[in-house]
Amino acid sequence: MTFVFPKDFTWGTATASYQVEGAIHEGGRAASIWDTYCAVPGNILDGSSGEYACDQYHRYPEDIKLMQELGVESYRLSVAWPRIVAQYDGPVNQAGVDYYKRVLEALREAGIKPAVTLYHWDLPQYLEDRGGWANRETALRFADYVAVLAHEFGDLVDTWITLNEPWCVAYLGYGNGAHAPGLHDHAKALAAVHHLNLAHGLAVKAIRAELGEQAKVAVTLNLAANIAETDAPEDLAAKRRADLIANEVFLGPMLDGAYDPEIFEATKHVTDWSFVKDGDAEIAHQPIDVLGFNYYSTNHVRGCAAAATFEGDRHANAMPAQECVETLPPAGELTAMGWNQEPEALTAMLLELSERWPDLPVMITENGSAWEDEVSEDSAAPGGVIVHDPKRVAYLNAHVKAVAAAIEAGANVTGYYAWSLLDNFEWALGYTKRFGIIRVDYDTQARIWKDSAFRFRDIVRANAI
Ligand code: GBH
Repeated sequence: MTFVFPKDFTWGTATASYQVEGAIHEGGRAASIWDTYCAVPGNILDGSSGEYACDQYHRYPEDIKLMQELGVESYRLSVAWPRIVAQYDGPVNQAGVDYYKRVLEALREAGIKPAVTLYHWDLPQYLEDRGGWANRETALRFADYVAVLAHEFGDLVDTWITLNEPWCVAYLGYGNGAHAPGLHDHAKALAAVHHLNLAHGLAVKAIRAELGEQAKVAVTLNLAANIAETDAPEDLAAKRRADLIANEVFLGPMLDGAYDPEIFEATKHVTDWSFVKDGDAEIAHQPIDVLGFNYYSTNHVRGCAAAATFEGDRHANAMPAQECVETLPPAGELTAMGWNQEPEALTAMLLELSERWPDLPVMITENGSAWEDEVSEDSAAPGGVIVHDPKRVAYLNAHVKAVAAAIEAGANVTGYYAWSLLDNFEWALGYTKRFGIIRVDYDTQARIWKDSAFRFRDIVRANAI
């Protein structure tokens, strides 16, 4: 059975500045926390960094051509804050503004709508030096930076996405140190949570102040798909606790205007939340047009009665107040990230979101998978190789079908962005994991279509699965 997507459904591909741009010393860019973090031996699995990445800084015309060939209607890219404001309290860096203007204009010429993420983790190091997201000032500086973008790029951007995955920013950056800036401090992680909520609200206000109500504004969350392993009360309580600290800490302030009081109770041994000031709730709670949702996998959880966490627990120590949340080892065929595949959970979550906020459309701003691709030499092929990636094709099919099932059952889903257009710098895992539908040869920077790119092109062309 073929499912045809709504006429105005948006198909796109996604990337992020630090993961693809390279050129970290060009255009007057300041250092970001990821430059600093990558320089510490042991932080990145292969000792690499985003110094060269996919060189999209120079190769964006070629990458835009690839997107035209794929037939996608939108490109989700991010702006590197350290390119735009290169000094603390300093002036706007014109070279940085000019660079993104060129990219956005090239996208317009190609007929591809930019969905621009304003923060995808590359905080200027000079702000981390003042406390980073644990310091309220970072939210205020974010608003200043966003005002510059709204002013400069107002007529070039289709969708403004304030933040990418504040969960990762707060809990991996400040909780377990798996991401930059590499801190292990749950109190700071919760302060970061709050300041990110504030930054989101301030950014929406800055965009509206410049562009008014017609600007299309979103935020992207990696809502955790926590599944209670049984209906036993302690397992349901574990799911509730994981949902609260992973998801509700953002959904509450951003979409409902308040933190669930249970959050304060659950974390009172960690912090007194005195960083929440009068008026913050109103600031964080700004009307938005779309909710961005990044979905990859699920977490099966059990309560305290169960045994200790398995080795390599993905959540170990990232979030506070998880003492009675045991994450079970992932089951079934795992991706190269060690993540399980459970597309039905995507359908279920989309339906839940639409039930809870019926007037808020949801866009899948990232979905994809990493695998060992099958590369064989073929001198006649472009790039000299042929790449087969049957598992990525299967994952793509299954998850696009899951989105279709949600729409069919009444969910309000308006777009799907494949993560990623290209293989790229996979954060702490460096270049060891490939998520691209297009392969990057990091020696030559050749772009080579994988089977999944052809498959995605067919889905996009048909607007159907
Ligand atoms: C996204 O993060 C990012 O937005 C993107 O930049 C990245 O390249 C892509 O996904 C692929 O990883 O193991 O402790 O992180 C996804 C982040 C992945 C966060 C699953 C939660 C489980 C817990 N999410 N993860 S942990």
